[in-house]
Order: sequence, then structure tokens, then C-alpha cells
Amino acid sequence: SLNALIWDVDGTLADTERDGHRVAFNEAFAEAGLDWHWSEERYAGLLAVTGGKERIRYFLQQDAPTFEPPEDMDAFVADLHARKTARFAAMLAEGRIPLRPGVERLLQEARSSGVRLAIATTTSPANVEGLLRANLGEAAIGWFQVIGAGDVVPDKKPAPDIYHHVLEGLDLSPAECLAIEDSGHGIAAARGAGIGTVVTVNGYTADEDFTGALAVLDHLGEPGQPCRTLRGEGPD
Ligand code: XBP
Ligand code: MG
Repeated sequence: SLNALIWDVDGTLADTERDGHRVAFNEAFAEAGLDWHWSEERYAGLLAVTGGKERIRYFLQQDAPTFEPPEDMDAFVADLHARKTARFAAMLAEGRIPLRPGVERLLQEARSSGVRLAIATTTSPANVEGLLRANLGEAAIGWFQVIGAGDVVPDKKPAPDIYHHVLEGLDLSPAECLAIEDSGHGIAAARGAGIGTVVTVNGYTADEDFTGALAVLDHLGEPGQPCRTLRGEGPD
């Protein structure tokens, strides 16, 4: 029986990438005096790598912008990422990142029917708390029995590590849970941990590979805004 819903964050709880994280990265680059700018289409390619710090390193490998590489690259990347996270936090606090359709409805239905809630995400814990606080109030952070986020595991999605971390925290087997994801990396991670997965796609992920999804939807639906099944994949 379904004992817990495990939620991805970026692209699933909210559409955070194009107008949120991407803009925050660009603001951080400008703040640090760097002339780097990630366009919407360049960012689509950079989403091949999960994790903001890992994505910055990937960009440096791929595009090798002309700049004096610092002595301590780890410190340089960590500082840039901290600036970006602060910028993203400000966007959240201004209420600029709403929840996707059906998310609040489904969270409330889970709570009233005793289905437990957890989060398994690559983004930073501060971003999870900021998103929940801005949209649902501070108490909503406590609705989630486990918030597995960011660097808490060595390998980020598509590795299953974050889902294993959450299953341990819930003390549940994969068969008792359902994951909700938005991307190829996300479903690969959830399926890697043996968890049935529903996908809600978004602008960046609509054409990705969702093999093994229980369903691929445009969103989770609201009264008067029914969700649509986008592909016929059944369970694998
Ligand atoms: C998506 C990610 C994250 C965000 C940026 O996470 O890969 O890295 O793009 O957030 P998920 P950070 O879909 O698993 O929620 O800069 O904090 O990593
Ligand atoms: Mg996601």
C-alpha cells in the first residue's frame, strides 16, 4: 500500500529552473565580476549535470571562459554557488516562484489520508525550506518527515543515493512509496532505488527519456485544470 510520497523539487514542486536558478546563477556571476551569462538554451545543455556546483565546473570544462583560474577552485566554485543560493533565496522570499498545479492539493490530500511526505532533491536544503516557506508557510517544512537535499549524499541524481537516503529516513521499502519527478535524471534516480515514479514534465524536460514511468503527465491537475497523459508508457 502507498505509505509515502517522495517529491522531487526543481521542476516538480515548482518550475524553478529557467526563471529561477538560471537567473540566480547569472546574477551571481555579475556580482562576482564575471562576464559569464547562461542563456535559456545554454542552460538547457547545462542541466545535463545536476547540482549547482557541479554545473559550474561542467560549464568551465565545456566553455572554458577566458578568466584567470583561481588557486583554489573548490573555494571559488563554493563562493559563486553561495552567492547564487542567496540570490535564489531572495527570489523565493519575494514570492516569485509559485508551486506547480496540483502540488498543494496533493500535499493536503496526502496529509489528510495519512500518507507520509518526503523530499528527494539535488538542490540545496535552504532552497527547499525557502520554497516551502514562501508558498505554504513555515509549518509546511515540518510536513516532510525526511528532506533529502543537495550534498547530503556523495553522488547526485541520476545516482539513486538521495532516494536510498530518504527510504532509510522513512524506514520504508521502495514498494511502499511513490516518487514524483520531472526529468530523465530524476526518474533514473528513483527507478534506481526501485521506486515507482510519476513524471510531470516541464519546458526543459518534455522530450527526455522517461522509460519505466507509471505515468507521464503535463502536471498534477487542479479542479477545472485536468492533467493530461502525455505518453503511453506503462510500468516497466
Ligand atoms: C535540480 C538540480 C539542482 C538545481 C539547482 O534538482 O539539478 O542542482 O538545478 O540547485 P532536483 P542548486 O530536480 O533534483 O530538485 O544550485 O542548489 O544545486
Ligand atoms: Mg527535478
